[in-house]
Amino acid sequence: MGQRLSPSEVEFYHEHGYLALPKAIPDEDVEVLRRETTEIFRGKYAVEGIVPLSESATEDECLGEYLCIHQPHKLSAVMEGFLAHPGIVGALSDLIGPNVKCMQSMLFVKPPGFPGQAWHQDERYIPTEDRSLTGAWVAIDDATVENGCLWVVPGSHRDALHETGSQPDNDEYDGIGEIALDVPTGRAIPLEIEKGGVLFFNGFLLHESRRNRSTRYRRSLVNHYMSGESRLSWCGYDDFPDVKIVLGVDPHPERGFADLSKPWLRPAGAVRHQ
Ligand SMILES: O=C(O)CCC(=O)C(=O)O
Repeated sequence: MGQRLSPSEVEFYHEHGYLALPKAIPDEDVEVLRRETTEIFRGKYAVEGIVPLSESATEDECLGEYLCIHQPHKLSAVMEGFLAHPGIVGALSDLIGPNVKCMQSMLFVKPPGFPGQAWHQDERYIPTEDRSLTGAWVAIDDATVENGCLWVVPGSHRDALHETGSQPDNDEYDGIGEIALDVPTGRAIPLEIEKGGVLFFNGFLLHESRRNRSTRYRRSLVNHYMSGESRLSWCGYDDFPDVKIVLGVDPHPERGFADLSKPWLRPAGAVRHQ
């Protein structure tokens, strides 16, 4: 089942809404993730918007134009395998319960100069019936303030959903979509983490990321999970049927499965090279 959490780690998560597990993913597995990321953006799989490049193209040539691809596990057996990585699912069993399903993966490249994501709560966009939504953010590179790590407001997972508005004119974000309002930004902290570390965060936790102002990538794989028992009203479905059980069993096989999600590129917004 993988690495389990101590009672004090579980307590920390419930108190603050997040938990950092350094070195949860062994170096060799991070290397596999890094190489497959390059292959995805080299065009190994057909994805609208990815321009295929030859095998001789460098990592920079493959990655430099892309912010993020959603649902890479639908393309790549490597990414699908990472949904149930032992460094992730052991912790999920302690945070969510014995039956866990995944509905979304996102693979960020975030090259130098690329913008971050404005303050939000994931449950606003991926609403679970039992409030069990949990993100697992896997650092493929060291994530720092300089290259645009995640920021959170500790304890904000106890808030209700915040109202949202259009993004302000702000140099940090992609300018696309909404921002959560009334965020107590004075309480925000950066979650710097070395490659191979995993950040778990509650679906109600306020979080953002800022522009990558370094000369390095900020690659990360972010998977979103919830309890197998709960319904998910998402994408127009009363109970979204394109989920993968990553731990335990499917308590509701009668609800069925449908292959619906297609990988798509997240628009980069305004890129500003220094
Ligand atoms: O990694 C990022 O920059 C943003 C990730 C995020 O907002 C999320 O996983 O919900």
